[in-house]
Amino acid sequence: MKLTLKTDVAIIGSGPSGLLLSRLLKLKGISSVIVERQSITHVLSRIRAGVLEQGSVNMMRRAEVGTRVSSEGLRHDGFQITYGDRELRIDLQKLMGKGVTVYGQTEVTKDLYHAVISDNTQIIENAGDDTAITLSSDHVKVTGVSPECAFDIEAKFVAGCDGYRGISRQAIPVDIRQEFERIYPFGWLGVLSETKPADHEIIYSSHENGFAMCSMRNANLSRYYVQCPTNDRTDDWSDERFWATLKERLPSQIAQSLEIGPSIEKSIAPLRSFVCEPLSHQRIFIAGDAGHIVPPTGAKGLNLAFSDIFYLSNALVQYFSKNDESELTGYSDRALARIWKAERFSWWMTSLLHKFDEEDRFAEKMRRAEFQFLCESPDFQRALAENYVGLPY
Ligand code: FAS
Ligand code: PHB
Repeated sequence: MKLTLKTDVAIIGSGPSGLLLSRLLKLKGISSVIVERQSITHVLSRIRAGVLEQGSVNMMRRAEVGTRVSSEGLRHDGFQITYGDRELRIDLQKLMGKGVTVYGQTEVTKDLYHAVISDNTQIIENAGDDTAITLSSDHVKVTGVSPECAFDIEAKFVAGCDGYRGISRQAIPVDIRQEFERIYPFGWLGVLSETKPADHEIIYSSHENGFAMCSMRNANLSRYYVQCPTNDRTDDWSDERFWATLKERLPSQIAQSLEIGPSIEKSIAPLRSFVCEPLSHQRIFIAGDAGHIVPPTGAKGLNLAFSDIFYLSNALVQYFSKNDESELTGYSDRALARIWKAERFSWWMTSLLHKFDEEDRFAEKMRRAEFQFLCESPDFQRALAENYVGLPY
Protein backbone atom coordinates (compact mmCIF):
# COMPACT_ATOMS: atom_id res chain seq x y z
CA MET A 1 0.00 0.00 0.00
CA LYS A 2 1.30 3.53 -0.83
CA LEU A 3 0.27 6.62 1.08
CA THR A 4 0.44 9.81 -1.01
CA LEU A 5 -0.10 12.91 1.07
CA LYS A 6 0.01 16.68 0.55
CA THR A 7 0.43 18.90 3.58
CA ASP A 8 1.74 22.31 4.55
CA VAL A 9 4.67 21.11 6.72
CA ALA A 10 6.29 17.67 6.83
CA ILE A 11 7.80 17.05 10.29
CA ILE A 12 10.57 14.49 10.81
CA GLY A 13 10.48 13.18 14.38
CA SER A 14 7.73 12.90 17.01
CA GLY A 15 9.70 13.93 20.07
CA PRO A 16 8.81 17.10 21.99
CA SER A 17 10.01 19.37 19.14
CA GLY A 18 8.02 17.70 16.38
CA LEU A 19 4.86 17.23 18.43
CA LEU A 20 4.88 20.80 19.78
CA LEU A 21 5.40 22.24 16.30
CA SER A 22 2.60 20.15 14.81
CA ARG A 23 0.20 21.18 17.58
CA LEU A 24 1.00 24.91 17.37
CA LEU A 25 0.61 24.88 13.56
CA LYS A 26 -2.71 23.03 13.77
CA LEU A 27 -4.09 25.64 16.18
CA LYS A 28 -3.39 28.19 13.44
CA GLY A 29 -4.97 26.09 10.70
CA ILE A 30 -1.67 24.87 9.23
CA SER A 31 -1.53 21.15 8.42
CA SER A 32 1.38 18.78 9.04
CA VAL A 33 2.32 15.12 8.76
CA ILE A 34 4.82 13.60 11.19
CA VAL A 35 7.26 10.83 10.23
CA GLU A 36 8.71 8.93 13.20
CA ARG A 37 11.51 6.36 13.02
CA GLN A 38 10.38 4.42 16.12
CA SER A 39 7.02 3.24 17.41
CA ILE A 40 5.00 5.79 19.37
CA THR A 41 5.06 3.35 22.31
CA HIS A 42 8.86 3.60 22.32
CA VAL A 43 8.78 7.40 22.04
CA LEU A 44 6.34 7.71 24.96
CA SER A 45 8.43 5.39 27.16
CA ARG A 46 11.61 7.49 27.03
CA ILE A 47 12.82 8.98 30.34
CA ARG A 48 14.91 12.13 29.82
CA ALA A 49 14.64 15.73 30.93
CA GLY A 50 13.06 16.92 34.12
CA VAL A 51 13.22 20.72 34.40
CA LEU A 52 11.02 23.16 32.45
CA GLU A 53 11.75 26.88 32.25
CA GLN A 54 8.72 29.15 32.63
CA GLY A 55 9.00 29.84 28.89
CA SER A 56 8.50 26.14 28.18
CA VAL A 57 5.48 25.93 30.49
CA ASN A 58 4.09 28.96 28.66
CA MET A 59 4.63 27.17 25.35
CA MET A 60 2.66 24.18 26.62
CA ARG A 61 -0.15 26.52 27.61
CA ARG A 62 0.01 28.21 24.19
CA ALA A 63 -0.35 24.72 22.69
CA GLU A 64 -3.39 24.22 24.96
CA VAL A 65 -1.73 21.26 26.73
CA GLY A 66 -0.87 23.10 29.94
CA THR A 67 -3.48 21.60 32.28
CA ARG A 68 -1.44 18.71 33.72
CA VAL A 69 1.89 20.56 33.97
CA SER A 70 0.05 23.32 35.83
CA SER A 71 -1.54 20.90 38.32
CA GLU A 72 1.11 18.15 38.55
CA GLY A 73 4.34 20.05 37.80
CA LEU A 74 6.49 20.67 40.90
CA ARG A 75 7.31 24.36 41.25
CA HIS A 76 10.92 24.87 42.42
CA ASP A 77 12.10 28.24 43.74
CA GLY A 78 15.72 27.20 44.04
CA PHE A 79 18.25 24.39 43.87
CA GLN A 80 21.44 23.39 45.67
CA ILE A 81 25.04 23.07 44.57
CA THR A 82 27.33 21.15 46.91
CA TYR A 83 31.08 20.66 47.00
CA GLY A 84 31.95 17.87 49.42
CA ASP A 85 30.04 18.89 52.55
CA ARG A 86 29.82 22.58 51.51
CA GLU A 87 26.27 23.48 50.38
CA LEU A 88 25.10 26.57 48.45
CA ARG A 89 21.45 27.21 47.69
CA ILE A 90 20.72 29.25 44.57
CA ASP A 91 17.53 31.13 45.46
CA LEU A 92 15.95 31.53 42.03
CA GLN A 93 12.81 33.27 43.33
CA LYS A 94 14.79 35.86 45.31
CA LEU A 95 17.39 36.41 42.58
CA MET A 96 15.12 36.34 39.52
CA GLY A 97 11.55 36.57 40.78
CA LYS A 98 10.69 33.19 39.27
CA GLY A 99 11.61 29.52 39.50
CA VAL A 100 11.39 26.42 37.33
CA THR A 101 8.94 23.53 37.09
CA VAL A 102 9.97 19.90 37.52
CA TYR A 103 7.81 17.85 35.14
CA GLY A 104 9.29 14.87 33.32
CA GLN A 105 9.80 14.99 29.55
CA THR A 106 7.93 11.69 29.42
CA GLU A 107 4.81 13.55 30.61
CA VAL A 108 5.45 16.49 28.26
CA THR A 109 5.61 14.11 25.32
CA LYS A 110 2.43 12.31 26.41
CA ASP A 111 0.52 15.59 26.75
CA LEU A 112 1.63 16.74 23.30
CA TYR A 113 1.02 13.36 21.68
CA HIS A 114 -2.56 13.15 22.93
CA ALA A 115 -3.25 16.66 21.57
CA VAL A 116 -1.72 15.85 18.16
CA ILE A 117 -3.81 12.69 17.93
CA SER A 118 -6.93 14.67 18.87
CA ASP A 119 -6.05 16.99 15.96
CA ASN A 120 -6.26 13.95 13.65
CA THR A 121 -2.73 14.74 12.49
CA GLN A 122 -1.17 11.80 10.63
CA ILE A 123 1.84 10.27 12.39
CA ILE A 124 3.65 7.65 10.30
CA GLU A 125 5.50 5.58 12.92
CA ASN A 126 8.13 2.84 12.58
CA ALA A 127 9.46 4.62 9.47
CA GLY A 128 13.02 3.46 10.21
CA ASP A 129 16.17 5.19 9.03
CA ASP A 130 15.60 5.26 5.27
CA THR A 131 13.31 8.25 5.00
CA ALA A 132 14.50 10.57 2.21
CA ILE A 133 14.09 14.34 2.02
CA THR A 134 14.15 16.06 -1.39
CA LEU A 135 14.28 19.84 -1.44
CA SER A 136 13.24 21.94 -4.44
CA SER A 137 12.59 25.63 -4.96
CA ASP A 138 8.85 25.64 -4.24
CA HIS A 139 8.16 22.41 -2.29
CA VAL A 140 9.72 19.44 -0.53
CA LYS A 141 9.22 15.69 -0.75
CA VAL A 142 9.57 13.19 2.07
CA THR A 143 9.46 9.56 1.04
CA GLY A 144 10.02 6.31 2.85
CA VAL A 145 8.58 3.00 3.99
CA SER A 146 7.04 1.84 7.24
CA PRO A 147 5.80 -1.71 7.99
CA GLU A 148 2.30 -0.49 7.21
CA CYS A 149 2.96 1.37 3.96
CA ALA A 150 5.27 3.24 1.62
CA PHE A 151 4.73 6.98 1.91
CA ASP A 152 5.23 9.94 -0.40
CA ILE A 153 4.61 13.31 1.23
CA GLU A 154 4.61 16.61 -0.66
CA ALA A 155 4.82 19.72 1.52
CA LYS A 156 5.67 23.42 1.40
CA PHE A 157 8.34 23.00 4.07
CA VAL A 158 10.03 20.28 6.12
CA ALA A 159 10.92 20.63 9.81
CA GLY A 160 13.84 18.48 10.97
CA CYS A 161 12.90 17.53 14.54
CA ASP A 162 14.62 14.15 14.49
CA GLY A 163 17.20 14.58 17.22
CA TYR A 164 20.98 14.26 17.19
CA ARG A 165 21.02 10.95 15.30
CA GLY A 166 18.36 11.95 12.78
CA ILE A 167 18.69 12.46 9.03
CA SER A 168 17.40 15.99 8.52
CA ARG A 169 20.66 17.84 9.27
CA GLN A 170 22.24 16.03 6.32
CA ALA A 171 19.76 17.80 4.00
CA ILE A 172 21.86 20.93 4.54
CA PRO A 173 24.72 20.63 2.00
CA VAL A 174 28.02 19.74 3.64
CA ASP A 175 29.73 22.74 2.02
CA ILE A 176 27.23 25.03 3.73
CA ARG A 177 26.85 23.17 7.05
CA GLN A 178 29.28 23.77 9.94
CA GLU A 179 29.25 21.57 13.03
CA PHE A 180 30.78 22.54 16.38
CA GLU A 181 31.26 19.79 18.97
CA ARG A 182 32.83 19.10 22.35
CA ILE A 183 32.61 15.51 23.59
CA TYR A 184 33.06 15.17 27.37
CA PRO A 185 35.20 12.32 28.75
CA PHE A 186 32.34 10.95 30.85
CA GLY A 187 28.62 10.13 30.77
CA TRP A 188 25.69 10.21 33.17
CA LEU A 189 24.23 7.04 34.64
CA GLY A 190 20.56 7.84 35.31
CA VAL A 191 18.38 5.86 37.75
CA LEU A 192 14.68 6.10 38.49
CA SER A 193 13.53 4.66 41.85
CA GLU A 194 10.21 4.60 43.70
CA THR A 195 11.73 6.25 46.75
CA LYS A 196 11.31 9.56 48.56
CA PRO A 197 13.48 12.22 46.91
CA ALA A 198 16.68 13.19 48.72
CA ASP A 199 15.37 16.73 49.14
CA HIS A 200 12.46 18.93 48.06
CA GLU A 201 14.77 20.68 45.56
CA ILE A 202 17.32 19.50 43.00
CA ILE A 203 20.88 18.97 44.28
CA TYR A 204 23.92 19.20 41.99
CA SER A 205 26.88 17.65 43.83
CA SER A 206 30.55 17.94 42.95
CA HIS A 207 32.94 15.56 44.67
CA GLU A 208 36.61 14.73 44.20
CA ASN A 209 35.52 11.36 42.81
CA GLY A 210 32.88 12.76 40.45
CA PHE A 211 29.51 14.43 39.93
CA ALA A 212 26.12 13.32 41.26
CA MET A 213 22.64 14.80 41.07
CA CYS A 214 19.38 14.32 42.96
CA SER A 215 16.13 15.14 41.20
CA MET A 216 12.60 13.79 41.24
CA ARG A 217 9.36 13.29 39.33
CA ASN A 218 6.97 13.31 42.33
CA ALA A 219 6.99 12.72 46.12
CA ASN A 220 7.51 8.98 45.59
CA LEU A 221 9.57 8.88 42.42
CA SER A 222 13.23 9.96 42.52
CA ARG A 223 15.57 10.60 39.60
CA TYR A 224 19.32 10.34 40.29
CA TYR A 225 22.44 10.66 38.17
CA VAL A 226 26.11 9.89 38.76
CA GLN A 227 29.05 10.72 36.50
CA CYS A 228 30.46 7.54 34.97
CA PRO A 229 33.14 6.56 32.43
CA THR A 230 32.03 7.08 28.82
CA ASN A 231 32.28 3.42 27.84
CA ASP A 232 30.43 2.05 30.87
CA ARG A 233 27.29 0.01 30.30
CA THR A 234 24.31 -0.26 32.66
CA ASP A 235 25.33 -3.92 33.32
CA ASP A 236 28.47 -2.52 34.98
CA TRP A 237 26.28 -0.76 37.56
CA SER A 238 24.41 -2.88 40.09
CA ASP A 239 21.92 -1.01 42.26
CA GLU A 240 24.30 -1.52 45.20
CA ARG A 241 27.20 0.07 43.32
CA PHE A 242 24.99 2.95 42.19
CA TRP A 243 23.66 3.78 45.68
CA ALA A 244 27.13 3.54 47.24
CA THR A 245 28.57 5.89 44.58
CA LEU A 246 25.72 8.36 44.96
CA LYS A 247 26.04 8.42 48.75
CA GLU A 248 29.80 8.90 48.55
CA ARG A 249 29.39 12.01 46.37
CA LEU A 250 26.58 13.68 48.35
CA PRO A 251 27.10 15.77 51.50
CA SER A 252 27.16 13.34 54.43
CA GLN A 253 24.01 14.69 56.09
CA ILE A 254 22.03 14.15 52.86
CA ALA A 255 23.59 10.73 52.25
CA GLN A 256 22.69 9.56 55.75
CA SER A 257 18.97 10.23 55.25
CA LEU A 258 18.80 8.95 51.67
CA GLU A 259 16.02 6.41 51.07
CA ILE A 260 17.30 3.72 48.70
CA GLY A 261 15.38 1.09 46.79
CA PRO A 262 15.38 -0.95 43.57
CA SER A 263 15.94 0.93 40.32
CA ILE A 264 12.96 0.81 37.94
CA GLU A 265 14.93 2.35 35.09
CA LYS A 266 18.66 2.62 34.46
CA SER A 267 20.32 4.30 31.44
CA ILE A 268 23.62 5.88 30.47
CA ALA A 269 23.72 9.07 28.38
CA PRO A 270 26.91 10.36 26.78
CA LEU A 271 27.63 14.06 27.32
CA ARG A 272 28.41 16.37 24.45
CA SER A 273 28.00 19.98 23.34
CA PHE A 274 27.02 20.29 19.70
CA VAL A 275 25.69 22.99 17.37
CA CYS A 276 24.91 22.86 13.65
CA GLU A 277 25.06 26.10 11.67
CA PRO A 278 22.95 27.18 9.88
CA LEU A 279 19.65 25.65 11.05
CA SER A 280 17.92 26.14 7.73
CA HIS A 281 18.49 25.69 4.02
CA GLN A 282 15.96 26.40 1.27
CA ARG A 283 12.73 24.84 2.63
CA ILE A 284 14.12 22.77 5.54
CA PHE A 285 14.29 24.09 9.10
CA ILE A 286 16.11 22.23 11.88
CA ALA A 287 14.89 22.41 15.51
CA GLY A 288 15.68 20.82 18.87
CA ASP A 289 18.32 18.14 19.31
CA ALA A 290 18.56 17.79 15.51
CA GLY A 291 20.36 21.15 15.57
CA HIS A 292 22.07 21.21 18.95
CA ILE A 293 22.94 19.16 22.01
CA VAL A 294 23.86 20.35 25.49
CA PRO A 295 25.17 18.34 28.44
CA PRO A 296 22.11 17.96 30.75
CA THR A 297 23.92 19.70 33.65
CA GLY A 298 22.20 23.00 32.88
CA ALA A 299 18.75 21.46 32.23
CA LYS A 300 18.63 23.22 28.85
CA GLY A 301 18.12 20.48 26.23
CA LEU A 302 14.36 20.27 26.21
CA ASN A 303 13.98 23.97 26.96
CA LEU A 304 16.06 24.95 23.94
CA ALA A 305 13.88 22.71 21.77
CA PHE A 306 10.88 24.71 22.97
CA SER A 307 12.41 28.09 22.14
CA ASP A 308 13.39 26.82 18.67
CA ILE A 309 9.76 25.83 18.12
CA PHE A 310 8.60 29.24 19.38
CA TYR A 311 10.65 30.93 16.64
CA LEU A 312 9.87 28.37 13.92
CA SER A 313 6.12 28.13 14.56
CA ASN A 314 5.79 31.93 14.59
CA ALA A 315 7.75 32.15 11.34
CA LEU A 316 5.59 29.51 9.62
CA VAL A 317 2.39 31.20 10.80
CA GLN A 318 3.72 34.50 9.43
CA TYR A 319 4.31 32.81 6.06
CA PHE A 320 1.02 30.94 5.77
CA SER A 321 -1.12 33.79 7.09
CA LYS A 322 0.60 36.78 5.45
CA ASN A 323 2.83 35.25 2.77
CA ASP A 324 5.70 36.91 4.62
CA GLU A 325 8.94 34.89 4.58
CA SER A 326 10.98 37.35 6.67
CA GLU A 327 10.81 35.39 9.94
CA LEU A 328 11.61 32.15 8.12
CA THR A 329 14.68 33.85 6.66
CA GLY A 330 15.68 35.05 10.12
CA TYR A 331 14.90 31.79 11.96
CA SER A 332 18.40 30.31 12.02
CA ASP A 333 20.21 33.41 13.30
CA ARG A 334 17.52 34.14 15.86
CA ALA A 335 17.46 30.56 17.25
CA LEU A 336 21.28 30.27 17.22
CA ALA A 337 21.66 33.45 19.29
CA ARG A 338 19.77 31.84 22.20
CA ILE A 339 21.26 28.37 21.55
CA TRP A 340 24.87 29.51 21.91
CA LYS A 341 24.15 31.24 25.24
CA ALA A 342 22.58 28.04 26.56
CA GLU A 343 25.55 26.05 25.20
CA ARG A 344 27.88 28.31 27.16
CA PHE A 345 25.90 27.94 30.39
CA SER A 346 25.62 24.15 30.04
CA TRP A 347 29.36 23.86 29.29
CA TRP A 348 30.18 26.09 32.30
CA MET A 349 27.96 24.11 34.72
CA THR A 350 29.49 20.86 33.43
CA SER A 351 33.03 22.22 33.79
CA LEU A 352 32.31 23.48 37.31
CA LEU A 353 30.80 20.27 38.67
CA HIS A 354 32.45 17.27 37.01
CA LYS A 355 35.79 15.51 37.60
CA PHE A 356 38.05 15.66 34.53
CA ASP A 357 40.59 12.86 34.91
CA GLU A 358 43.01 14.13 32.27
CA GLU A 359 43.21 17.62 33.78
CA ASP A 360 46.04 18.71 36.08
CA ARG A 361 45.74 19.75 39.73
CA PHE A 362 45.70 23.41 38.73
CA ALA A 363 42.38 22.84 36.92
CA GLU A 364 40.91 21.30 40.07
CA LYS A 365 42.08 24.35 42.05
CA MET A 366 40.38 26.61 39.50
CA ARG A 367 37.15 24.64 39.92
CA ARG A 368 37.22 25.03 43.65
CA ALA A 369 38.03 28.75 43.43
CA GLU A 370 35.09 29.18 41.01
CA PHE A 371 32.77 27.52 43.53
CA GLN A 372 34.21 29.60 46.41
CA PHE A 373 33.66 32.82 44.43
CA LEU A 374 30.11 31.68 43.60
CA CYS A 375 29.45 31.17 47.32
CA GLU A 376 30.70 34.69 48.10
CA SER A 377 29.26 36.68 45.18
CA PRO A 378 25.53 37.48 44.98
CA ASP A 379 26.13 38.91 41.50
CA PHE A 380 27.72 35.64 40.32
CA GLN A 381 24.80 33.72 41.83
CA ARG A 382 22.37 36.01 40.02
CA ALA A 383 24.11 35.38 36.69
CA LEU A 384 23.78 31.64 37.31
CA ALA A 385 20.11 32.00 38.28
CA GLU A 386 19.41 34.16 35.21
CA ASN A 387 20.62 31.35 32.96
CA TYR A 388 19.01 28.54 34.93
CA VAL A 389 15.47 30.02 34.84
CA GLY A 390 15.96 30.60 31.10
CA LEU A 391 17.15 33.59 29.09
CA PRO A 392 14.46 35.55 27.22
CA TYR A 393 13.21 34.19 23.88
P1 FAS B 1 14.26 13.93 20.51
O1 FAS B 1 15.57 13.21 20.36
O2 FAS B 1 13.54 13.86 21.82
O3 FAS B 1 13.22 13.39 19.43
C1 FAS B 1 13.63 13.12 18.10
C2 FAS B 1 12.65 12.11 17.52
O4 FAS B 1 13.01 11.89 16.14
C3 FAS B 1 12.73 10.76 18.23
O5 FAS B 1 11.45 10.31 18.55
C4 FAS B 1 13.43 9.86 17.21
O6 FAS B 1 12.99 8.52 17.29
C5 FAS B 1 13.00 10.49 15.90
N1 FAS B 1 13.90 10.23 14.77
C6 FAS B 1 15.24 10.09 14.79
N2 FAS B 1 15.70 9.81 13.55
C7 FAS B 1 14.60 9.78 12.72
C8 FAS B 1 14.41 9.55 11.34
N3 FAS B 1 15.43 9.27 10.53
N4 FAS B 1 13.15 9.59 10.84
C9 FAS B 1 12.10 9.87 11.66
N5 FAS B 1 12.21 10.10 12.98
C10 FAS B 1 13.46 10.06 13.50
N6 FAS B 1 17.64 17.29 28.53
C11 FAS B 1 17.53 17.86 29.74
O7 FAS B 1 17.21 19.06 29.81
N7 FAS B 1 17.77 17.14 30.89
C12 FAS B 1 18.11 15.80 30.86
O8 FAS B 1 18.32 15.17 31.89
C13 FAS B 1 18.22 15.17 29.61
N8 FAS B 1 18.53 13.83 29.52
C14 FAS B 1 18.68 13.25 28.28
C15 FAS B 1 19.03 11.88 28.13
C16 FAS B 1 19.20 11.30 26.87
C17 FAS B 1 19.58 9.83 26.73
C18 FAS B 1 19.03 12.09 25.71
C19 FAS B 1 19.24 11.49 24.34
C20 FAS B 1 18.67 13.44 25.84
C21 FAS B 1 18.49 14.02 27.11
N9 FAS B 1 18.12 15.36 27.26
C22 FAS B 1 17.98 15.96 28.46
C23 FAS B 1 17.87 16.16 26.13
C24 FAS B 1 16.46 15.86 25.67
O9 FAS B 1 15.56 16.15 26.68
C25 FAS B 1 16.26 16.65 24.41
O10 FAS B 1 16.63 18.00 24.58
C26 FAS B 1 14.86 16.56 23.90
O11 FAS B 1 14.53 15.21 23.76
C27 FAS B 1 14.80 17.31 22.57
O12 FAS B 1 13.64 16.96 21.94
P2 FAS B 1 13.62 16.72 20.35
O13 FAS B 1 14.34 17.83 19.68
O14 FAS B 1 12.21 16.45 20.01
O15 FAS B 1 14.53 15.44 20.09
C1 PHB C 1 16.04 15.54 35.71
O1 PHB C 1 15.21 15.69 36.65
O2 PHB C 1 16.04 14.54 34.95
C2 PHB C 1 17.09 16.61 35.51
C3 PHB C 1 17.03 17.78 36.26
C4 PHB C 1 18.01 18.75 36.07
C5 PHB C 1 19.02 18.55 35.14
C6 PHB C 1 19.06 17.38 34.38
C7 PHB C 1 18.09 16.40 34.56
O3 PHB C 1 19.97 19.51 34.96
